[in-house]
Amino acid sequence: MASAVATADVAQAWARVKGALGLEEVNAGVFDGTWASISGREILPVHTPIDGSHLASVALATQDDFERTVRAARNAFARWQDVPAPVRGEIVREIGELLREHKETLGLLVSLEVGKIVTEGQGEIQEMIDIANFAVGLSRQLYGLTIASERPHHRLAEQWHPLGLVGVITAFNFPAAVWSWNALIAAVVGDVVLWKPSPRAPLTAVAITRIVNRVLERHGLPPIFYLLVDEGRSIGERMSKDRQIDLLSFTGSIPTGRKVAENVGRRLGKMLLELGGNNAAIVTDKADMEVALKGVAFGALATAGQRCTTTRRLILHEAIYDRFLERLTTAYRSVKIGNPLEEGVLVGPLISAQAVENYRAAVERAQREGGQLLYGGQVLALPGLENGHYVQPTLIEGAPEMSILCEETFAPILYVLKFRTLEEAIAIHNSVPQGLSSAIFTADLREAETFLSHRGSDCGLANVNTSTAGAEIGGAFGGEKDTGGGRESGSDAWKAYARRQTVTVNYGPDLPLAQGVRFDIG
Ligand code: UN1
Repeated sequence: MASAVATADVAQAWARVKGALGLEEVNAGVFDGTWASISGREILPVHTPIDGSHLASVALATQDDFERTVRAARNAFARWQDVPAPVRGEIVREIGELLREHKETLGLLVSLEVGKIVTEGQGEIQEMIDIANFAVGLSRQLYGLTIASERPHHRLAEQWHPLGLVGVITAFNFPAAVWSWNALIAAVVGDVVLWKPSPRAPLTAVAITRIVNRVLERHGLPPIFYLLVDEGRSIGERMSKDRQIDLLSFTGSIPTGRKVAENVGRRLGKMLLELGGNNAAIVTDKADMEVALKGVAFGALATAGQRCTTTRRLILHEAIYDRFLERLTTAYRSVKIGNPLEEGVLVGPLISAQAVENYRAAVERAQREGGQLLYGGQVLALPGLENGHYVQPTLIEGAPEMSILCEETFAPILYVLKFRTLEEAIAIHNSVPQGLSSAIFTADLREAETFLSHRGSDCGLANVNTSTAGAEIGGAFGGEKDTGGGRESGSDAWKAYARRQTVTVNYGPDLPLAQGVRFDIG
């Protein structure tokens, strides 16, 4: 799937990306229909977590930009909602094609900006292409129901209208895909989108915003994808408080999500929250060991443990406990950590020095709470990459009562727990506040189905014999409890971006009332 990248040299890779995507030394981070001038603006320098080198800078948005951009977006909505949905789908189809054309360089930009290994950076753009394909099909399938009316000569139906302006706040870890889950679905539904990306990945946002709006321009339509890059919280906060944002889709931490929810809730607005995960994999004594090993390793190590879907807890049956851990430790030992552009590397850097500090603090606290360090635990200074943010993937033997097990640390730390009965495993599994993804590895039908039953996993995503991470776009993505309850991406998640209207039509000569109510006048 991933095309080979010619060079693992950061400067060379950046030169290639910069040229191919038309990025500059300083890029405007405000798109209100046109790209705002950079002069007089605060500048955000972007450093790659690979070796700390400076890639480029982005000129930041201010509060003043907000009103103007929202006004432009709402004007665009006035036109876009009139474009028939299948025609909107055609536009999204062309967007998908453009993304395909730029897949390699966009994917490489993701790798440079957030430190993903090449295949994962490429995979992220593939995820955008996949959701574009899904959205194209959806543009002809925005179905409403027809409902049997209790009254003669009446038609009862349900239809879905465009919602308006969708605000999308994304995190650094999926700086491209998560925007597209929201934006491309919203687009076929008839909405326009205002994006506030993570300040850790603004170049990806700038490059994507340029590419996707090109298609609208080609069709003589106003842009529908708007962008405001800021460093702190002010634009995001504004989005959460402003009634002009008809839906706010927020991906990020639980504490920030809580604030967003308070602000949106106060104005009785719509929101879609995709907050932290604290995902566990249960491996039973009936599991196919090879499949389980691969699934756990991918879940715990992919994106250096910085996915919402990362496996953070491993719940092992006592009969296979030692054997599985031995194999897993051997696998951990062989995993290549380093420059994510280099072939064969599986674990790249963490996003920032702060993330390394959080890792260090978590390893320390876990041990203070009684956890046994089984493998890793060290911050790494790799030759030539001393200014990057590398850590050793870590295995810590834990006990269910450790309070750190209830928290999500965005780092490759896997806590290992032992169980005897499946009931006990499921209780441990469900004992955390978050509820995003989950997995069981077993070849036993009863165990698998119990895990999937209402008494099993309490998460939004439940997997059998595959990793907690790496969901396909076709399903609805999101989680329960403190994860926030939102659903994005596939299935019928599109309904969150639409306004539902229940329609009653009386085509008869009388006015029969529902529930048999009589109201005779004259
Ligand atoms: C996220 O971490 O916010 O399921 C999204 C996965 C990816 C998406 C993760 N497809 O791991």
